[in-house]
Amino acid sequence: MSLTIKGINSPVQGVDDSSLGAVLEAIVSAAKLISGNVQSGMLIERPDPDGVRNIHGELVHTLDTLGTNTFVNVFKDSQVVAGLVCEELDVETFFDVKDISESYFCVLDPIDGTSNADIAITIGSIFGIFKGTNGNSVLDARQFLRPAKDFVAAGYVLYGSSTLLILATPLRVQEFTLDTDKMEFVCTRSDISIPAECPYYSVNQGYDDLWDDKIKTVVNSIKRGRSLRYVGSLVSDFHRDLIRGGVYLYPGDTNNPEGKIRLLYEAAVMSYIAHYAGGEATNGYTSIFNLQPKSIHQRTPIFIGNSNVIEQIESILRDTT
Ligand code: P6P
Repeated sequence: MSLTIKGINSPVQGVDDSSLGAVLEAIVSAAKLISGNVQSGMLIERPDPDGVRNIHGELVHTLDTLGTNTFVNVFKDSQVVAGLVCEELDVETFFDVKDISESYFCVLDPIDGTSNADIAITIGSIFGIFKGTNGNSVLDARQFLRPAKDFVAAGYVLYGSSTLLILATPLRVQEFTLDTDKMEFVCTRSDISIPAECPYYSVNQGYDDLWDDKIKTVVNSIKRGRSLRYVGSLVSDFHRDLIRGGVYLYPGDTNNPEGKIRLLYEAAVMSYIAHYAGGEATNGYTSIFNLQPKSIHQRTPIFIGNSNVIEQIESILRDTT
């Protein structure tokens, strides 16, 4: 079970559907274009404090717009992506396809961590891919309101000291690194599992006075014997956890009871990757992998990474004593 994907130098394991291959080729194409834009940094990034804000009230950076437009164009041209939910687009977007029954519906954070874009800190693109219309002939949000376990593939692109594509399917989680001389991705980790060790934890300690007592207990418990790493972009912190072991926490707090991380195109994608890499993701009480979304931009608390630590966290949060 493997397929040659244009832009990747060897057949990709775990993919055998040529129409899914067309979606992945679109993502690879977008990743290469965005990687070039990211490397330009402040040469193109013009943060404007009084600029446009998205539905979440977050400032829309140049790279957010470039990233969104790049993915919209490659998905539209693919003729197999019928719909897109994107962090930077208020509502669902639909495209003409050859055969709606053989089409795909994607969820996307085009640039995660944009506030790092003009200070040369690693950012990324996060994507999840559903197949088919979910039994609904009317194109609306229902094609997207599906749990992570329904993805046929999901992953992220990391724009850092190197450009990486992480691709998860039920068969395995793979890493591809962009060879910038040949402008093609090369498989650099063929079957990723989160290590048993958990040397790191990631959380914004600046919010600790907004956390309830149980969250404070969780953080004080899991920090023991671990190093704090917090980059300010989920894709960066999660990638370190995927490769080195670790946990990333973004709990709810008194200002944002549901936290900040969006379920559909951030937490669900990472939970899918974690699941197939032997890790876990929870909202504190239930697996995010099985969580049914209610709206396309809904947020969720997230605790993700090494399974044994996630189980420890859930145990603390469930303790009623
Ligand atoms: P805070 C980026 O905006 C993001 O969604 C994640 O990538 C990142 O981990 C988090 O928000 C940072 O949020 O509130 O700690 O600045």
